[in-house]
Amino acid sequence: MPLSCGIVGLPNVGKSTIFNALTRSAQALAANYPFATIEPNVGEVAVPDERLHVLQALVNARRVVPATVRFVDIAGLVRGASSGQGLGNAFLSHIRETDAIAMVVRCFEDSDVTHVEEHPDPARDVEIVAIELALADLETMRRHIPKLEREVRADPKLRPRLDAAHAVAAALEDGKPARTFPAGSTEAEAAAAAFLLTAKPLLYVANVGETQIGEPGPMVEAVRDIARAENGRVVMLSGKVEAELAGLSEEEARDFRTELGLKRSGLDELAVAAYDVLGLMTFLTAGEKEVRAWTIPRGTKAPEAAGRIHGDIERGFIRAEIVSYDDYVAHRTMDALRAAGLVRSEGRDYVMREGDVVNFRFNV
Ligand SMILES: Nc1nc2c(ncn2[C@@H]2O[C@H](COP(=O)(O)OP(=O)(O)OP(=O)(O)O)[C@@H](O)[C@H]2O)c(=O)[nH]1
Ligand SMILES: [Mg+2]
Repeated sequence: MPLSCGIVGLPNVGKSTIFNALTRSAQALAANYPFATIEPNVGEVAVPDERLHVLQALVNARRVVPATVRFVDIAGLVRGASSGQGLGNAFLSHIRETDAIAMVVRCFEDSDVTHVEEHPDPARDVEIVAIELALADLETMRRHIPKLEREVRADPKLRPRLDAAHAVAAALEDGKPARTFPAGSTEAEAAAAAFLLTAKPLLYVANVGETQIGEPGPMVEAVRDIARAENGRVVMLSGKVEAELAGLSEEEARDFRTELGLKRSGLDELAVAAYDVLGLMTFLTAGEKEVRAWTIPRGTKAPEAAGRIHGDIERGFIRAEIVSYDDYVAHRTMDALRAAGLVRSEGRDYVMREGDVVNFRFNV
């Protein structure tokens, strides 16, 4: 299953508009009233990757199969969502299942589109959402801790887990998201074990007006400031423009983007950023049948990477023949690559690198 990214934010900030554009589908209902999205909407999005087409031309492959990220569009949340306001709880259970969160922040002015707090104010709007997520997590920890206490009574060796859970709860009470604990710490592990929302990687999407694409303005700056303080990422796009672009042919879209002064598709940028905050990387396979991108977490070793393709390849793993993408493009054929000594033979302990073009050798 591909990794997934939940789209969250206040009502009417453009989540469904962006989701619709992303999935080029009319599944999600974009409408000018709060809670247009009642059921979660799930869409799978290709991660654009130029390398696939370059390799396709080199090996004459019949098709290209890109990596994908799954997006889940969720109903907007309001103040008090964590205690059941609006569609609170329903919304929260849907993002519990996702691997990362994209928070859409409204940075467009439009008096025709109602804002639940009267006017967009990115700093305040982000805070409302962040607080609701933290409160929901605090509630989760309050239910989780008594369970841990029982476990510690049965097995005192589990004490550190309980201590970590208390530390996480204390941080949440201070309004600190669980992701502020360093990766690998007992606190981070406790947060992940409880499926905390604020433990998930977060990415901000500044949804700007059609006219603001060239000059983002103070609202986008405010989102950037927040992200900077957290070492986070911001993708700036206009949901409305992206939705229009999504309905055009590739050629028309290119012309329209040039007209708008958009260098690349905001949606492509979002898919790439989501892939990135999820801590993922890509390795490639290139054959006549297909050129394909495979998704693995950074740090994955060769046999496990092979397992993404097929369990049998992982079980029968002998070695991986690897060429870096850049070498492939420079030398163009496997024969030339072999002659130049650029085909590496790697074993079980090899840690995969971004852009490795791989051929796995395995026993059946
Ligand atoms: N002017 C302008 N309007 C936008 C933009 N993006 C979205 N809208 C409008 O804002 C309204 C709400 O958009 P949705 O995408 O349904 O918002 P949502 O965040 O999914 O809302 P809920 O599902 O109710 O939480 C619609 O009327 C959109 O057309 C934008 O970039 N500019
Ligand atoms: Mg919606």
